Amino acid sequence: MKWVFLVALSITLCSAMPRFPRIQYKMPEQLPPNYVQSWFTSFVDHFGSGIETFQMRYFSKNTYWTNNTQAPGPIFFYCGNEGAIEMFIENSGWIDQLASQMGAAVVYAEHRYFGQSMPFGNRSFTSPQNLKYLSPHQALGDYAYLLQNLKIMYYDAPVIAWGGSYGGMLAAWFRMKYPNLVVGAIASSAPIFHFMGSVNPEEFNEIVTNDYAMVDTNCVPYIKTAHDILGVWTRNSTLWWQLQEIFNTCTEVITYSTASNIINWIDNALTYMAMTDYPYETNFLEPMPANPVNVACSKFNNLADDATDAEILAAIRDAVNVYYNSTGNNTCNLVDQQYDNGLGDNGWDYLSCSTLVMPIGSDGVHDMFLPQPFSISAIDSYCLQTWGVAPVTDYAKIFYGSSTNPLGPLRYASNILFPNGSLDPWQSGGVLESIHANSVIGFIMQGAAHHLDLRTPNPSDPEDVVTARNTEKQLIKYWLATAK
Ligand SMILES: *[C@@H]1O[C@H](CO)[C@@H](O)[C@H](O)[C@H]1NC(C)=O
Ligand SMILES: *[C@@H]1O[C@H](CO)[C@@H](O)[C@H](O)[C@H]1NC(C)=O
Ligand SMILES: *[C@@H]1O[C@H](CO)[C@@H](O)[C@H](O)[C@H]1NC(C)=O
Ligand SMILES: *[C@@H]1O[C@H](CO)[C@@H](O)[C@H](O)[C@H]1NC(C)=O
Ligand SMILES: *[C@@H]1O[C@H](CO)[C@@H](O)[C@H](O)[C@H]1NC(C)=O
Ligand SMILES: CC(=O)N[C@H]1CO[C@H](CO)[C@@H](O)[C@@H]1O
Repeated sequence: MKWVFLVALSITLCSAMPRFPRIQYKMPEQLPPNYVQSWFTSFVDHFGSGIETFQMRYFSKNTYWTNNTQAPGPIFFYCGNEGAIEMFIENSGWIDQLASQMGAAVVYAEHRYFGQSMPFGNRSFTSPQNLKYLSPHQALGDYAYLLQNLKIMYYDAPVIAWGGSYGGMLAAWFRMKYPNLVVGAIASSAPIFHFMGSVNPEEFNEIVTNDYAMVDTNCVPYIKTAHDILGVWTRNSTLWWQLQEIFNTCTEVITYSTASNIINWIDNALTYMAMTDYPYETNFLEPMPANPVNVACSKFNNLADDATDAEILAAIRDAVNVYYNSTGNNTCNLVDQQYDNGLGDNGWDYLSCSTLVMPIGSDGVHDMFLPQPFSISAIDSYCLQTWGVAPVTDYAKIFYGSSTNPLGPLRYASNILFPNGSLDPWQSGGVLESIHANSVIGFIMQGAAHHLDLRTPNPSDPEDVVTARNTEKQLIKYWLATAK
């Protein structure tokens, strides 16, 4: 009996908060023109004596490239992150534009175990034995071998690494570990310090909360009240039928698990809207209006001072439906199925259980969520049950440098730019200050969400994002000039 209780408790803790919220892109129907798909034979294990290989996928575009043996144009190399690589090509239009201005070749490499780059085909996820080659250092090994090979065709052209989010972490780490191959890196919204010992796990949710607080002073108090009500209602089974009615759930609310999933479903949407609070309409897994956080907060405007609990819950339902149901097509709410969809969820789950444990929690005081402290033991038991692995919490610190003195390790780095969005919760683990002028530079883009700078320039972009893109261009020119 006691054992059953413990298991139930740990599952609740783990599923209650997305452990590493990320943008869930959807597969584009069509790529921007002239991206050609190719395959590269890479080693499954770059650090052992094995000779086993697999086919990794990449896309390249040569139409802008200055094809000159003496002064070849640079290579813009995007370090693929957690998903099929087409999704990042589609959502990084700025890289393509800048390549056209600078005569650069563009290469997008797909991260192993994502998209079609599967080291063991459809058996890649079937055993811990096959999964153990899924790690940032093995992925960087793929990128290094691929680049070494491509450089022959491009007359040893200088390389700029690019990436957003986890891709930005890879771009920064790629420059740190392989300065022989990479001249500089643009690491956009890259939370390279979001690890145990160097981040306050609650800061992420404080930033999410601030994004809502900035819109309207009533917004956060209502969201907080809605959480308090839900905290009570989900634990009182006589109220579940009412939850089912208000939230129009696809499954009946007859278990505590479904009832509490309503809270997860809400928090998931609140977090993603903050991360992708872009100033124009977007279309990731679901289409969203411009400035979704503002639209969500507006749903509380019509509440009377004496609004009932049920009315407040209906308002928060409408607020999160800005994320889930902006088409208006949903007939019911899939509160039990928030994490399926998105290609590559398995690979991401494994990474966040092994080398990339990024702590996130909430205290319910400085943020608008229910208190849910980060718990490494809950993660441990989830990861052991799900993947048969124990998290390596010191990985980033040991491999790349990530410490309580976060600026420490970067003293030894050079030529990395870290743009951060002021609205992006991931700035909690980002590099927000410059370490050396023109060399290791961090800054905040006011009014920008998660790696907005990488997206195709848009007339609604905040001024800081326009400035950031200019800085990227000038720095790349400077790095290329000084690399000669
Ligand atoms: C560069 O030009 C040479 C000679 O015209 C051609 O053979 C080669 O394919 C070109 N390379 C690329 C990457 O376009
Ligand atoms: C993997 O693919 C092969 C060949 O297409 C198929 O025969 C096999 O059943 C698949 N295995 C799994 C575990 O899906
Ligand atoms: C559960 O809710 C019902 C209906 O509002 C209420 O009468 C009852 O006291 C609540 N039970 C608990 C344990 O709070
Ligand atoms: C989705 O939006 C439409 C239009 O506003 C609404 O009629 C429908 O009830 C919503 N679906 C759910 C599940 O809330
Ligand atoms: C949603 O409904 C609109 C028309 O109301 C339709 O054009 C669109 O294809 C629908 N979207 C989905 C994802 O079903
Ligand atoms: C160089 C720079 O822009 N630094 C800013 C980075 O972001 C922090 C937090 O918003 C600011 O305090 C810094 O001034």
